[in-house]
Amino acid sequence: MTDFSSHQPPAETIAPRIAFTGARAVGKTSLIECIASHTFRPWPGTVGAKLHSCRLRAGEPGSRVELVDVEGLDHPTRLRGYYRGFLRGVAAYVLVVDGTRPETLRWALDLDRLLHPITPMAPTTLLVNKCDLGRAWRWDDLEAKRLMRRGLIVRVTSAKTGWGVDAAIEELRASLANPARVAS
Ligand SMILES: Nc1nc2c(ncn2[C@@H]2O[C@H](COP(=O)(O)OP(=O)(O)OP(=O)(O)O)[C@@H](O)[C@H]2O)c(=O)[nH]1
Ligand SMILES: [Mg+2]
Repeated sequence: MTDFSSHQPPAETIAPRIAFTGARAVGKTSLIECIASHTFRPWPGTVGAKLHSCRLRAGEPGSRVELVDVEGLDHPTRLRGYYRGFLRGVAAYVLVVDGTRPETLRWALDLDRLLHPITPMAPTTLLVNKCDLGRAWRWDDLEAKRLMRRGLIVRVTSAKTGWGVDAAIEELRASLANPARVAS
């Protein structure tokens, strides 16, 4: 009898794809560059989407992920068709909010409502980014508790200092082993 066990693709080739979404200028590209290369510098606004393949530093040594950097949009009517294209094959997604601009949370939640039915089993983490901007910080912890009761994982990050970034992405990657999400 043929032994197919030797035909399994090496775990190395199965890199989960994680999409970063959110309003314009919340820090999606900066977070991805922080994860992929630990650098922080000004990036041009993203046009369309860009795929980054990288190894994570936290968690299982050398685990690989593909990070999809999606252009922030500010026109909801374009969203559905736009994101459908980019989210094909996505295993998990990140909703990014700018903690100095609370209005970007509404945008992230609109996206979540749109994306959740398309990828119902995809674990989701909401990152409240730019926590290094202490005096401009406007994030309300009560809001985080409310969102977490709805089943969203909420983590505070800074793409500039790296605070919370590696841990949040490793937590999301690890949750792919157990993707059931609490209904929102
Ligand atoms: N202080 C601080 N600035 C940040 C942080 N993350 C991003 N920025 C700045 O915020 C601005 C937007 O960052 P981007 O990473 O380009 O944001 P984006 O969400 O990819 O933007 P689009 O591609 O236009 O949708 C830039 O000026 C970044 O330098 C952060 O954690 N702290
Ligand atoms: Mg960008």
